[in-house]
Amino acid sequence: MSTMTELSGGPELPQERRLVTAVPGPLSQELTARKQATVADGVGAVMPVFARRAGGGVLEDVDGNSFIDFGSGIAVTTVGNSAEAVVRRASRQLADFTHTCAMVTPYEPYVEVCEELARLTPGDHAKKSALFNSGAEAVENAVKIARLHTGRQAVVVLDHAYHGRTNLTMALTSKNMPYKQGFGPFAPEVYRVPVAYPYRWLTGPENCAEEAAAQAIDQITKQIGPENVAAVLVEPVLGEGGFIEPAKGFLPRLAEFAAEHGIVFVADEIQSGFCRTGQWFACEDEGLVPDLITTAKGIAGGLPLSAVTGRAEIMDSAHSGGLGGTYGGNPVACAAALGAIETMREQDLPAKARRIEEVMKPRLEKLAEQYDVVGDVRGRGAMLAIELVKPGGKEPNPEATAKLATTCHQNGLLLLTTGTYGNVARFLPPLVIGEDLLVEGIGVLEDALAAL
Ligand code: PLZ
Repeated sequence: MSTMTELSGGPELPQERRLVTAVPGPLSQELTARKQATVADGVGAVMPVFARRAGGGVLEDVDGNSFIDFGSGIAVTTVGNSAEAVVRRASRQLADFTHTCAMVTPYEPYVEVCEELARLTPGDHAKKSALFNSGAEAVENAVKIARLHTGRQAVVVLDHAYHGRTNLTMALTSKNMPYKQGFGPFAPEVYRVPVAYPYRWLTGPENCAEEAAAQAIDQITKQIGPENVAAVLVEPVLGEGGFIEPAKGFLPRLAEFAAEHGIVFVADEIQSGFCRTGQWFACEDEGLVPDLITTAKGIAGGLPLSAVTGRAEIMDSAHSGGLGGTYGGNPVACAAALGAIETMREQDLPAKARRIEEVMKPRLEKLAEQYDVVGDVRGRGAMLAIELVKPGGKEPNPEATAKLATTCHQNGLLLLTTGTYGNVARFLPPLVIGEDLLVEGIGVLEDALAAL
């Protein structure tokens, strides 16, 4: 214990699964009681253990338990917690200055992040960016910019979409409970169209892309009028909706329709971006070049930063002073982002994500063969999932999914669930996770599934 307490987090943390108490342990339980007394009930906890340190592929709790991390704080610590370059750059920035407000006195790290975004995002057209704090804020701003650029109001979103918890992004989000229930009224001029969800497409997966695109386009044409649409907003792989990979061809068809009608095509890569799916951005899989792209989460190794990046002429539609916020592009968060991007490049994290898929997906597919409860296996890179159903059909099985997650937690694996029906177990390990630990984590999952 003594060497353990001397260590801080980051990649030097012992890379092992270790259970020394029940989960949650006594210290976590004590903290949970304090949390219940002063933290609003609306702020839930997936796994009620309190974090003490984290790094590489593990998260250690206050009781000394060490969990294999298959969540990355919801797809954020792609480079691992307290990654060396993130700590080095952010610490230096912390000592130099913490805040000036980019709208008052600009600073170089902000510009450097925008330069990196221009280089890294799809397309070789002239690009500009604006920086914000959260994913929801980036999405809000993408909509503001698209509306200014087009002079139109309507925004088209997909079934099963998730875009945030602010008023506009709640409206853009598909699922009611827990995100929207009782929080209305919601922002107007938001229209939802079908998404090509192969596993649940009624006529089967074969014509799913074509049929879904035709329905979406028909609805836009008949119900809104394309001349009224400012933006079509999509997640290239839908995150909170259940790690749905739209059938190939669906997104390119929508993008083409948008281009034909002067509609801004926006890709929300907040969860799927920054190496997660095995490419820098999930859009690249089908050669999509969005007009605007929103990023957050993985961009800054755990510090709050988000961005809207896109065609310079669209980004420049906003008048000077029209975009901003007190903290947007905070210098420490920008320095952290530069450290995260440095790590992604130097350690070739897109390749690491592809390797995670190579190791993990065959094991998941085997589980689908073995157990009726596993209805579908999907995802790319280190954004993988299984969808759980009632044996013999496709009825969603959220009870089994919740039980699976709890069993994993009790056995030292931090596992997250997702999905409109709450029946998807998702796997989002940090891309720097060691292969031994990854394989051990899959073992815990296999045992938990066997125990169901
Ligand atoms: N767009 C695609 O995945 C955040 C939400 C967790 P913020 N997803 C995790 C929760 O329950 O609140 C997300 C996303 C996509 C936007 C967002 C919103 O990003 O940084 O949480 O605002």
